[in-house]
Amino acid sequence: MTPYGLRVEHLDHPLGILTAAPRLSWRLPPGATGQRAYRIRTGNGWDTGPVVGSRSLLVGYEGPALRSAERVTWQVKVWTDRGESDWSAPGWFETGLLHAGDWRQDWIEPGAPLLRTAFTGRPTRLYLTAHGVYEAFVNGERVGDAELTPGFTQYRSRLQVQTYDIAALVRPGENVLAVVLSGGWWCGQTGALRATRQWGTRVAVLAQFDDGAIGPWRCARGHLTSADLIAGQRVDLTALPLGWTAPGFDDSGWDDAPVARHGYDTLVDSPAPPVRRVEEIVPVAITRPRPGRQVIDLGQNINGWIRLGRLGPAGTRITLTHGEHLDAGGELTTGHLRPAFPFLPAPLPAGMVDEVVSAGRAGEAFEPRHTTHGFRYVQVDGHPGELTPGDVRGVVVHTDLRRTGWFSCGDPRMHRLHEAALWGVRGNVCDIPTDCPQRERAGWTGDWQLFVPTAAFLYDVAGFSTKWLRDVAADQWADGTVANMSPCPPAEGPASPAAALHGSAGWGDAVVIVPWELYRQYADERILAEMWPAMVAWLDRAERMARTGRHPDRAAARPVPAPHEQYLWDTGFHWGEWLVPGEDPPPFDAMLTADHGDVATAYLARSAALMARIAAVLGRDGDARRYATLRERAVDAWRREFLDPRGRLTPDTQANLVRALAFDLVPEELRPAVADRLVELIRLAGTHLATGFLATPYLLPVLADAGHCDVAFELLLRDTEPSWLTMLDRGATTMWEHWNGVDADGVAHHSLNHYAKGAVVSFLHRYVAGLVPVDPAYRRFRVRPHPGGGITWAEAVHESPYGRIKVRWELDSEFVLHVTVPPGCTAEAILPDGTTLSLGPGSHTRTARPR
Ligand code: RAM
Repeated sequence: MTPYGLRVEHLDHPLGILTAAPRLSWRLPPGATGQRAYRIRTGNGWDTGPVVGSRSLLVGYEGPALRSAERVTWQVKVWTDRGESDWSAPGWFETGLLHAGDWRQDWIEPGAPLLRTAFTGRPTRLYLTAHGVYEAFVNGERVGDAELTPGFTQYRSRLQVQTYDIAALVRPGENVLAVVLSGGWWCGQTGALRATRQWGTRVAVLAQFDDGAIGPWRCARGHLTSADLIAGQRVDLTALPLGWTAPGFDDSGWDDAPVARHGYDTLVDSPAPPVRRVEEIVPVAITRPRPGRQVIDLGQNINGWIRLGRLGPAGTRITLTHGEHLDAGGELTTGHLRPAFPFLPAPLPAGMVDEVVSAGRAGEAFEPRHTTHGFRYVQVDGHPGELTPGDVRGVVVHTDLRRTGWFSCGDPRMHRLHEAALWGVRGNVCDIPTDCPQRERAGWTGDWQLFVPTAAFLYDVAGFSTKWLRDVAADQWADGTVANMSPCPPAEGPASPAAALHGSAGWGDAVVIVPWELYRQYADERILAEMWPAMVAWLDRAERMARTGRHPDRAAARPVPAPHEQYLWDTGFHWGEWLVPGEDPPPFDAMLTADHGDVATAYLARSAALMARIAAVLGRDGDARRYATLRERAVDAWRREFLDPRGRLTPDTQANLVRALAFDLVPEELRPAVADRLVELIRLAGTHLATGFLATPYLLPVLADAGHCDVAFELLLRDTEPSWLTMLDRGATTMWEHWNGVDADGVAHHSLNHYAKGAVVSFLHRYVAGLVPVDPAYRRFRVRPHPGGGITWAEAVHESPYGRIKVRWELDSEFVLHVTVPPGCTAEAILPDGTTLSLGPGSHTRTARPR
């Protein structure tokens, strides 16, 4: 009976961390009710002695100052209602190279993608990073299992280093380190505009062992003809230098790889798990729409690539075009994925084309690892044989997040919806939260802001989001503007033609909302403190814009500004509700000048409210008061401008009504009227939603909270456009960007893998199953099932930081509820008949009369 599940920061494998005071977490022994005290001891001589308190998450290390490459083991014991535990099994963490001065090797900047060098000694650690994307081998064996390393960050100030344990790969005698290097995000196409050379014009690699010397590097062009994350990868296997990654290869014909001075000041660790090849999929069909062409159907829209095992005789040139949709003739269509901009003469190419030239060798396979694609279908041209599913695997590639949430229920359609939302996440966590995996693949702030509460139920996204928030902070402009996406390529930055499009309400608010969600889900206070200056700068900017500017239309209609306009944020560029069903985005000029004062002021109030709570957590009492006041003033401005005394809103739209309820913008007494009007508008639309990007995640929750759960279920189960089930009925395996992503005629529009609309599954977790976090990390949670929609049972399981929570209910002649509460936690369960129960750690079953 000892504490278990020891973790360091938010990592399962804390190798190479650069944090000076890593935080330690553990779980209480099974069966224990709560912790009264703990004691930590480390292998380097730190011993806390008994520390009274219940804290078992993210306890900061306060032992001797850490040295570079130091491995620290640690153990913990706890005192609970069961008395004093034994010491836990040891956990560990290991630091990387903490100081720029620890780096003794030079950067190598080759003119070709293949690099090799001999090394001596018996190193056990390899520290590695690159400008570009690297893949490394020691003595012919791949180093580690991370993909697309060193990952995507705001390289201007942050470049991740990976630390590898290579002890098992090194042998006596000659050893070889080999690297395949491609442009990646550093030199290749990136962002909405697909600009190239955003951080540099040349690839480079930096490698250092913990022990031993690295010889001169040699480089060659080899078989990697070209590689680009968006365009695709081309490989000519007839030019593969056989055995080049292993010792004994003769590289005398290769070129010397020059040294470069890039310095070490931007090198950082990653707080997130790496991208990996997480799963392989066997195709469900291979069709032949015309001679010489085959179309592979994975049956699932994924992020990643395929591995092709049969490449035909030497010299065969095979082209693989990836896409998400087939036309009526069974041919791949990618036109809907071509980015179009008013300032470009023509849409950009869809990309995602790989090519391989076979060398005709036995066992030869093609698997690109220097590109990714968002796809379900692959069009294969030029293959002389008839491919079978055995020749192909879909390789699912994404950040290897730890799964923490599951949902199931009696309605198979909800199961499919949940799967599609889950695959939407899996398709869009490729080191950064991408909006979509096929088109711009950018870390859009609005998308993650809306989805992070849902994501955090399904996966541990703490480290992943922390990594991204550091880029959001790095990308923030001096005036507080938060960039549309992070990492933001310079071609879309403050000095670019796209500059006018940054700083939108609902997008930039990610800088406040995401850290707050990480605090709520993981009890991580440090991320609040770390992001505090960025949040303050964002709110200062909004406040300043509200105070100093007026929208021209308002100024024309009301020449003398009303006092409340000081807090009405109606200037600057905003995306607004965005992608309302049936509405096309306005022309570019209109978009730039539109008045989105309703949305922006609502978000100003919302973020100010969160800031007040964040300030309180951080012990900044003065700031807490200041932001509470700001919130009140913004709410007041919003009411004076957009709410009439009867509770009518301007604009009288579903989205505005949803926001009013979700962000607590209307006085308590008007809430029922606002909710009734929302229902009325839904009915007027034939019981359909009319929300776009920002309001959709809140739609079903506000209906349920206002006593209209039946309407929420009707929308959830609606199967005519616009609705979630329409997507599934039209074949979606991931959520679409637009409600009509595939229209009634079967024509595709825009991205078919945009995770944001999948936030609806939070309704399944929090309302249908009824599991709601109350205190950080679910230390206190509520269980309040909402049976409805003909659903007869539901189950949600969440692996919270304190342990596994399980909620299950069944509805028959009786309502039966089962709840499992982890050690150290308490739950309040509210049964459908209104009975409220307080539940402590352990498993409980309660029965009630159905309502
Ligand atoms: C699109 C992106 C993203 C959205 C922005 C406003 O191009 O795909 O989802 O946040 O527009």
